[in-house]
Amino acid sequence: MANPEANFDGLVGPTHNYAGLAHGNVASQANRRKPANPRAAALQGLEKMRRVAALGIRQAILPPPPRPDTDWLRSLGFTGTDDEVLRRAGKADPALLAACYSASSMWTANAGTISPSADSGDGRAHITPANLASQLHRSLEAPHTAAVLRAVFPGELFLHHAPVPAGGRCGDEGAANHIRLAPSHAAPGLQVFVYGHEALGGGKVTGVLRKYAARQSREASAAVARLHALAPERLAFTAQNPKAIDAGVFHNDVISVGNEGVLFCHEAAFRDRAAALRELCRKYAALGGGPLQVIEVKAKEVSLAAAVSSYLFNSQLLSLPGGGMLLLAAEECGENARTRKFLTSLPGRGGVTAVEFADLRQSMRNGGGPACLRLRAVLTEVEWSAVPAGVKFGDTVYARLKAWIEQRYRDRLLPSDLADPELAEESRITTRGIYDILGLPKVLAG
Ligand code: SUG
Repeated sequence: MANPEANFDGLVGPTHNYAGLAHGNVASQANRRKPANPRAAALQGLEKMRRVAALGIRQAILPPPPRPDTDWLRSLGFTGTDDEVLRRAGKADPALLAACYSASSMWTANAGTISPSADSGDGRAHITPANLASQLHRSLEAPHTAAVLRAVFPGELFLHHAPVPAGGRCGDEGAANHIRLAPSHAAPGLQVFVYGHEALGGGKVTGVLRKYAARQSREASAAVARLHALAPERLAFTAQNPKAIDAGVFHNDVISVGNEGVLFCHEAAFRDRAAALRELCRKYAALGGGPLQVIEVKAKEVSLAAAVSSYLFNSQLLSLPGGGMLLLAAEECGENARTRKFLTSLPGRGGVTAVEFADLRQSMRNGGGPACLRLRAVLTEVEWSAVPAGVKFGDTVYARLKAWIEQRYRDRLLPSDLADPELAEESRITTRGIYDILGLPKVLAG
């Protein structure tokens, strides 16, 4: 049987820029106000999709939302024509203008959480869009993402839930804090929800955070697990290590990744490390497919700082159709002496058979690596057939998107350019063209 896992990558939108909006995200802060190249960003992402598809792995594309989001600015009290609304918002606070122009939906690991039908009590695939409440610019994404997910996963086979209510710091950042481990993708799996803080109990955190706030709440993770009708014995809630969050691990997928029976993580990933790994190994073994293979990297091999700057653990770990697993890492991992050395020794360990690198520099400068750019969905043949053909990656869609990006995307964008009144119309036209190429309803393109 073909690998039932599909990767849904976010196509980078035409307004990709470095506005330094993401708190706790070291790269986003460090590259603030530097020039971005939206054209290169979109082409780099597209190239990654092409490589994954060429491996014989199901690949699909999620479109960027229409930007700027002037409705959002209007809800904040800005009035007038679109031009006036944008100008007034920029004058009141450039961060508001940057937020309404943000292309952050490209990191579809944060679009939502998808539980395969094999895991859910009612035999349906469950989908919950993330509320992304912890960052203002990302909180705009949820309504549009929910509509796109409904269009991409239509019909009775899929059960769509509303984003979890976000009040009281109940942030949910989707699959970036969710690991599914299973003897094979198609078999029932263990779903691991990794959280950064507990919203109840007076906003109590899971450990002492000195620098940054955690984004994922235990309460939101628990709500998603309940909504998805997951069996308690195939469920784990694991706390992130506050030290890692303070070092820039704003999502768990910056410090660990799982695929089928393999967990690849840094020793600093989880609070209560030993107990957490014991629980995962025990619950995984109960699935009956043998022991969990844990590839745990020690700080003396790769420091926490090197893990964060290289995004080693944000690699995609992909089951190859002919057997074995490929670790698709960001090129930065090949440039850091420690991570390069570690990766040379990786093939042959825990089922990982090959390592390759992808150039995703434009996204990486905003803190998004290979795994951030994709939302995983394990789908049966029938479920995959229900996904509209237009969003499935293939030679034609690749060629059409590439040509459109080359024709329409700017090769230089600064946060100060967001004040350019022409950018809004330019971005809308470009985005409508993308929906047209993907065959998605025009109404979603704004
Ligand atoms: O939420 N960066 C994103 C990066 C998300 C990466 N996703 C995963 N780890 N799954 C974030 O921090 C930067 C936007 C800016 O600064 O303009 C940003 O939103």
